[in-house]
Amino acid sequence: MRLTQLSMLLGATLLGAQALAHDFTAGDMHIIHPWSRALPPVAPTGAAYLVLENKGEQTDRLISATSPIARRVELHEHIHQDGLMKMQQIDSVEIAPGAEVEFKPGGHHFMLFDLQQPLTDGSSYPMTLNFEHAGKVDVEVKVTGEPAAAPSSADHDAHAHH
Ligand SMILES: [Cu+2]
Repeated sequence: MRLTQLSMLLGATLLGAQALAHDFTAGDMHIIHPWSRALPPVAPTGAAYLVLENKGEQTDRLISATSPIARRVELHEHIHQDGLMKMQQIDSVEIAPGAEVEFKPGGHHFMLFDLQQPLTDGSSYPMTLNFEHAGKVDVEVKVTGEPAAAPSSADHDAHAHH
């Protein structure tokens, strides 16, 4: 009886932590805290970040992503070239067994083109990730933070040169 109560309590605590952490699981793929930085309403492009954790025993690959709020979503990475930080599109992102791949500002990110709605602080939007093995996974991306000033945003600067 006591054990049952304890495990129920533990279960409730874990559920609470998960709700805070805002994560998603599909097969062996664990998707942690998808988020976007809030942008001024006029911003034509935005970026999304998250952490992918492969809990399985085979390599999986993120192939693409889509979102109803963007006409096109691309996978991007930042590279250093001739002393400059640039970003470029990549075909896929490999997640080795046991590995954790973090998408973050200045690193891998999802680029959302032709935003159909503004990324306002406190809002969220759906995005679908397409994995080679885990398949299609729907996640919710949370928008946080004050709008970044468009001209000083590294993402936007780099995109002006695309
Ligand atoms: Cu980009």
